[in-house]
Amino acid sequence: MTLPRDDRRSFLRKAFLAASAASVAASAPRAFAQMSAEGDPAILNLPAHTKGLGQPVAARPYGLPSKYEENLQRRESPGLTRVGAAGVSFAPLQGFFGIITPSGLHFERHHQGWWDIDPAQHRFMINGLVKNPKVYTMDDLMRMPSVSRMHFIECGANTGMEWGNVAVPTVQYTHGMLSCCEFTGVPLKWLLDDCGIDLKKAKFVLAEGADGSSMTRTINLANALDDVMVAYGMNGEMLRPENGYPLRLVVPGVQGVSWVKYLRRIEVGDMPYAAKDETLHYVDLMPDGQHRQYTSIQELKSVITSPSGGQVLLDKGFFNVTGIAWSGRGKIRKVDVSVDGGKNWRTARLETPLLDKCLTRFNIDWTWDGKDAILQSRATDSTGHIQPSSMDLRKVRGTRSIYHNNAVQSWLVSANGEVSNVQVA
Ligand SMILES: Nc1nc2c(c(=O)[nH]1)N[C@H]1C(S)=C(S)[C@@H](COP(=O)(O)O)O[C@H]1N2
Ligand SMILES: [Mo]
Repeated sequence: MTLPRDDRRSFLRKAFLAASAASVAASAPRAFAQMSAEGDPAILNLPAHTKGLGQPVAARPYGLPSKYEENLQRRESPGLTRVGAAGVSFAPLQGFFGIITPSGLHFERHHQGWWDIDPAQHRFMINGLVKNPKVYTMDDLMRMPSVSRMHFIECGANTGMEWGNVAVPTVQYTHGMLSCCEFTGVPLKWLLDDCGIDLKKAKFVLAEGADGSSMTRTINLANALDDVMVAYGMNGEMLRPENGYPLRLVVPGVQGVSWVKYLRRIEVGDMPYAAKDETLHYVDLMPDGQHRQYTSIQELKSVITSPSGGQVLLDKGFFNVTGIAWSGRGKIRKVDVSVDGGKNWRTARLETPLLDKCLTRFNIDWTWDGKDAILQSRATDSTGHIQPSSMDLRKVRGTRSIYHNNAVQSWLVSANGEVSNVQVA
């Protein structure tokens, strides 16, 4: 919790003082508030906003967060160098509630910078193994039947620094190439049907973006005919330019790189395309020196977002431990939480909705005794997979990968209250 240091949470700190002052049995109801009316000017005196006139409507035709929240921003990692317009900004997971990422705080990954493309000039083409290759305008796409679905998007390189045991300081930098939104668009299957896809020959599709990054990715036909979506909407409005306005591919459960932005073409083919971003990059170097290719699914993963690295607990006592879990293979079934580095586990409360290939929020009570503690979460998904420890993952994958690190994350709470990123044996 960025934490009780900001005003928003100071009520919690007072609650901790109350809890430690009163000698109550462990089973007694917890006292979350301790201030009485006497002596607190913040409740006794009427503030200016109770006595004056507020702002008129439409002072801001497009709403903005409170000025008191301006510290919550996407940030570039100090450890990563920006190359030209290519770069990454990480989402501030530590400050989010629930599962939906606010559009303005969605992480960004641009291989060659972002563009604000005129939708009237944008075209989307389907060609290859189809009877009728077609070019669609945005108007064509937006008058078609549409669907809206909530899904996470995670860059395959998310948590990549942990392979080398580089303990980046905060959850924003360890896990912040992750976002979750409601997307609206046309299922790719309906468009492929519209063009008369040759289902006897077709085995893969290639998705191509309109920016200068030559972003092309091979997608399995099984995915393409299942839940892949050609999307123009995100969280109830048009996509943001940084996230592919006016059109992007949504490939649920698959790593972010396949979610081609500024989508301009789908080619239907009969073999994988071996594009640069699936031969040079986005391959996993295994301990025996071979590369794994086309490892596109984002496997089961979870992380505690509060308390998390860089935060400070000001007092012992009660804390709500909260985090998120997700799986590219389906739904989250269970999340267990340990506060002793994995010796003992308790099952956390999962918040609804529990959706396919979507973030799930979990919460669990914790009373901190003021001693060193190691906080971990470990998810199980609907296929029965259990999230691996970092040591177990290394046994199979070695340490030379960049992508697809889905290991259990450990946060050390030191006796002074500081929370830091550690790896446990
Ligand atoms: N056209 C295009 N599509 C792209 C990229 C890009 O650079 N250009 N980056 C990819 C990568 S590596 C990721 S992780 C996601 C990031 O999506 P976001 O910027 O909306 O978070 O977009 C993917 N699609
Ligand atoms: Mo990515």
